[in-house]
Amino acid sequence: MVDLRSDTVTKPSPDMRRAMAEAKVGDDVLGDDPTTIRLEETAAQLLGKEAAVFVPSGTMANVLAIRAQTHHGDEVICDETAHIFLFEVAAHAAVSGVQLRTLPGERGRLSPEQVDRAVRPPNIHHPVTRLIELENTHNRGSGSIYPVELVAEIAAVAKRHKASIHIDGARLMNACVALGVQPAAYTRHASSCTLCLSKGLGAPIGSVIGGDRDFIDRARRYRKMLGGGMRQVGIIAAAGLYALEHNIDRLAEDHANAKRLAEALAEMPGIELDPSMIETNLVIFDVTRTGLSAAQFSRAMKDEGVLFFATGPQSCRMVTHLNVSQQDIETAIEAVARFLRA
Ligand code: TLP
Repeated sequence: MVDLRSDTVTKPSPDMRRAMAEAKVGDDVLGDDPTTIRLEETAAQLLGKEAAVFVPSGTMANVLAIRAQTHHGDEVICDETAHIFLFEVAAHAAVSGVQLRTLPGERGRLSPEQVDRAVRPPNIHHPVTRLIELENTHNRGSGSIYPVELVAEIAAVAKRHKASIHIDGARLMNACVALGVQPAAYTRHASSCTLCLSKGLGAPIGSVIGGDRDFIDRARRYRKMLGGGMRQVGIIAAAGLYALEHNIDRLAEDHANAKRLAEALAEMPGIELDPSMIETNLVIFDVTRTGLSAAQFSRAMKDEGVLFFATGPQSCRMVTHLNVSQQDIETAIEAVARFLRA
């Protein structure tokens, strides 16, 4: 099976497992797990922030970041296909009591003008627009990257309206590797930023949130409140440290594989896809002209040894990652071509 369902399916390598087995541990709720402390310091430095906190998942990272920066009744602006809106079980309404205001971005990317128009002017009838959420790279935008300058412009609009920027950086390092920039190029414009260790970076579990120390202290309290305080979690933090030390630069291989995959798919009858749009490791394409629904197409391809998800009635997503080799990509391409020919 070539597993292109998600970069969340990556498995820890033998070396990563060794690092986990040998990790020094303490009680992280009591603040003395040395490996977690090292991971948080390393992540804070990478993100160019004062502090960071390790959390179990990307979803919890977004939940805590929003909880720790908003009041009940506030509004948070995001793209209409943002992960926080589509796939986080309405956590931000349930946990933070905020209203998400969704805007139609361009492949997930908002424009400064859109944000400017959407922020609520002070009025007794209005919620306070507290946060602008930017997802970088953008999942439903097929891994689209926010240009650094665009983030700077949106941040300038936000600042004018006394709002802050939160970056869902589940795949931030994909953007940074693709553009050849450091995370701080983005995070200097944001009061908070998440980073997933368990997607392209290949750790089995975990995300981090970066921000200033007061914010991180508040996020840590909310993590405890929601049951996310973990004890000898150094065995997991060790995998995250290993991921940050070894698996960032190699994301370029995933991007090259995604490009090759997209170029080959675009040539196939019935598949619609513009390969020049593929900037990182997510390849979303339309299957309408195959005469099959996306669900039928992905089910049929499972029997041919290629796993991927339908992301809509007519669209499918294939994701490249560190457990998919160049050869696997060729195998997947051949299998899809064979199936469509038949
Ligand atoms: N995305 C997963 C699914 O939930 C859809 C995937 O397969 O792509 N932010 C972004 C942009 C994400 O894509 C995801 C996961 C998350 C946050 C949540 O991360 P986890 O799964 O660790 O809670």
